Amino acid sequence: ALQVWMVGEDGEDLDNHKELLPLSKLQEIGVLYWHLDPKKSESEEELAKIRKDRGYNYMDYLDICPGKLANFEEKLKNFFTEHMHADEEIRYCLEGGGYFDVRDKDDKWVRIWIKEGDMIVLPAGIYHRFTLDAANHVKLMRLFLGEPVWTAHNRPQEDHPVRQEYVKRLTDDN
Ligand code: KMT
Ligand code: NI
Repeated sequence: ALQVWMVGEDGEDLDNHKELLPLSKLQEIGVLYWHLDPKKSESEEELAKIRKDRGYNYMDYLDICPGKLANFEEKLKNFFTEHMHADEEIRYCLEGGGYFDVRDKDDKWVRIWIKEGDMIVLPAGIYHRFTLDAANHVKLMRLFLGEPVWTAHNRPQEDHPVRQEYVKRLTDDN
């Protein structure tokens, strides 16, 4: 299963250890996740079902690793800058691993450790950031509903209608 714990502003473990949180922590803030068989990749039936159910017609791959990605350092810096999107961010980890940090209801960072076979959906409007784990490599499948838009809106975005809708949903669910 996914490992989830709190980290500090710089991504450091708090109190020098990680206390794992229940996955209901993710449900609370609208993050979805599945564990699939990465060896089957696209042919996987469960993946096909998720794509069909949620309308994820677009798909491509992203290899994040020092030698393979152009402007590696700059891209990593951007990934780790707190931002949101006007659409869901959908990622399926095929190799390696990484950390997605998402803000919880108290605006604290919750770290989600993604490894081979983990698929997550970050809701539109959630503040988040990404960094590699110690393996320093991740191969991700990126999915999208419709024509992909990867635009990152850096925090603050409190006037963005998608952000407002997300915040409203959080408070309504309470
Ligand atoms: C993004 O918007 O691409 C991110 O948040 C980074 C994670 S996927 C490399
Ligand atoms: Ni993002």
